[in-house]
Amino acid sequence: MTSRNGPQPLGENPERGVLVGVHLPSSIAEDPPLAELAGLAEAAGVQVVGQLTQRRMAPDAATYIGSGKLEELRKLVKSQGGDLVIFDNDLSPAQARNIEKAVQVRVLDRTQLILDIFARRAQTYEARLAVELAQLEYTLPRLKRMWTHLERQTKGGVGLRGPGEKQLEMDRRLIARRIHELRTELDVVHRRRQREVIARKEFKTVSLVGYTNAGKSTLMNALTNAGAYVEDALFATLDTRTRRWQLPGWGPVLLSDTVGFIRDLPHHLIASFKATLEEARQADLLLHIADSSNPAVFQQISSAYKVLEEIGIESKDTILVLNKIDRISDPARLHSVLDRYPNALPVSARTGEGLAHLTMMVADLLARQFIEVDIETTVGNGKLMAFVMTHGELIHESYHDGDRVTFRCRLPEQYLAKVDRLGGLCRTGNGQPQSREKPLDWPSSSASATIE
Ligand SMILES: Nc1nc2c(ncn2[C@@H]2O[C@H](COP(=O)(O)OP(=O)(O)OP(=O)(O)O)[C@@H](O)[C@H]2O)c(=O)[nH]1
Ligand SMILES: [Mg+2]
Repeated sequence: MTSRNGPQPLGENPERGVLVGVHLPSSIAEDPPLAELAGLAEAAGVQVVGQLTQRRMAPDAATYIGSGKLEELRKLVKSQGGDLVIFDNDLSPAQARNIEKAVQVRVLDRTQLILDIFARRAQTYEARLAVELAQLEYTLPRLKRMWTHLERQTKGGVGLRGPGEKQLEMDRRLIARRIHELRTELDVVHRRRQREVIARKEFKTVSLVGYTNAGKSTLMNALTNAGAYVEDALFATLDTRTRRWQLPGWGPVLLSDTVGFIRDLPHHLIASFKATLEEARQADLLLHIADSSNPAVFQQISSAYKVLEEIGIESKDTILVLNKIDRISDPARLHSVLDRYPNALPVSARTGEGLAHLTMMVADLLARQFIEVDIETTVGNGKLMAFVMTHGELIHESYHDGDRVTFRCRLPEQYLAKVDRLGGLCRTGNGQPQSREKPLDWPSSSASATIE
């Protein structure tokens, strides 16, 4: 396990960044202001040399901040020797261009910063593909802006159909082609991933999800000795890892750790990381990990729920896990979170407090979901068969008495009535969940390809 506390050391000559945040009526208050953007800047290797905030009812159409603030920013950049300005808000291409003109250094917005961090940290083939796709999709509509700049700097006024325009068109086509290639390749990766995940369906799967830096990888290590990469930095993990987790009194289940979420996670990124998030999508149970010691914990929890909603898995069975309770010195703080989320479970992945309780809760919830049943029906009852395959897991089938078949399967209890309606006769035995009676074997080699 790699563990490092405290901020990541910056390189030899880090770029010097000035942060800007505009607080709109819809914005969430942050205390201290711009703390998360500073963390993101640090993760991108930028040294923060100044900060500026402004309250506005609405962004200025041309420059996002007002003209007085823009002048203040220009002076701050100059006095601090800033190399770039980073906005906490997303800028339109025109706004970025106008601000750049005024401050005379590069201007990045929050999305670009996040894309940059992902690009730095992507290590596997899949993560690299996903990041490149997200970057190109972000760049394509902004190409004009880059060319307009270049023309002005190098050539002065170029005619309407001059070389810049032709080059721009060529670049656009090249980028569009590359986007197409990447999408196709990612689609292949996604389908392969889906097959792998489905092949492991005989195991219950539990996925760790939640805000970046909440402690997902640390918890994975604490529960499974996984040796996952842990760092006190935003977006330490970009890839999915799946490990065997021996649940006491239950048997083995699969536990996955994956990329962390952040508020306003760029849409391109969510779409590109679809394959990586497949494990969470297919999971039987989600463990939503939150850093209860973070002053922004409420905002982080709701941001994570929002991302889950965006990827369409918000209605899965979920345990909200309040991690890092060892860092909370004032019990009232934890109580205020528990008041809002009474079913949440306080734990510390670092000290192990609460983990036995968590394990019990997971086993309990999994047990409640499925029961093993024998369903007897006629051989030609394709509708019922399809229903079982969609909602449950077929264990085996046996044919008897001419046109009768019995299939043994695991099915959520609430579907038994539907089985009856589809012409199936259910026998539930002792009603105990099958996995409790007989722990399953470890997956076959084809299914264990991505399990470490
Ligand atoms: N005090 C304390 N620190 C913790 C605990 N759990 C995790 N941490 C620390 O929090 C930081 C982030 O932990 P990670 O496990 O990398 O967090 P993550 O959710 O996997 O983060 P990403 O991969 O970036 O999304 C590390 O410095 C951990 O050592 C805990 O229970 N208590
Ligand atoms: Mg992690």
